[in-house]
Amino acid sequence: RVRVRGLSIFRPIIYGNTAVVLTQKERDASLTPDHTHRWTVAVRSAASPPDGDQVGGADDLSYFIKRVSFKLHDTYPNPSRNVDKSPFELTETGWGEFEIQIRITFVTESGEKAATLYHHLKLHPWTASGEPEIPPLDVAMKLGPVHSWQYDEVVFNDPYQNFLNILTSH
Ligand code: SLL
Repeated sequence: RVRVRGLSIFRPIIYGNTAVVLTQKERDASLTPDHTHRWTVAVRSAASPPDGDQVGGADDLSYFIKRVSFKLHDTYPNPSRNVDKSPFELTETGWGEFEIQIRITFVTESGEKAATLYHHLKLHPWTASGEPEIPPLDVAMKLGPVHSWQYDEVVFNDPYQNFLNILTSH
């Protein structure tokens, strides 16, 4: 277990969510008819191509990430959701925005502590005025999917030599 002292290496990621309004048909067929949106929260590679391969491709972060835990609002059953393989994403339905805690556990070889990020789940489109008003669902549906993503860099300082090898061979 040899550390490479003085070296920093980072991996660029994006994290956030997309959301769409459910159709009336989908809501009628649902066990939770009060839910208005379907959303996906994810941690992805910032180096991924738009339609990148999810498994084994540029967006597969499993060479350095072992688990991503998404901690949802307490109104959800089993609010702590673990994703143990790529793609590190979770799809749910709901009616409200809330803060999602995203806990990233790295592969054992890294010797790194878990990292925690926070993302405000965004369901409602931004308005031109910047006012936090929520448009009616039929208006929101016409506006199309909502996207809210942030760029970040996971930095590893003084990485173990074998972990550095893993990082640089991908
Ligand atoms: C709000 N502070 O009041 C937020 C809470 C909670 C969202 C939003 C589904 C829950 C369920 C859901 O969308 N919860 O299915 O019970 O806006």
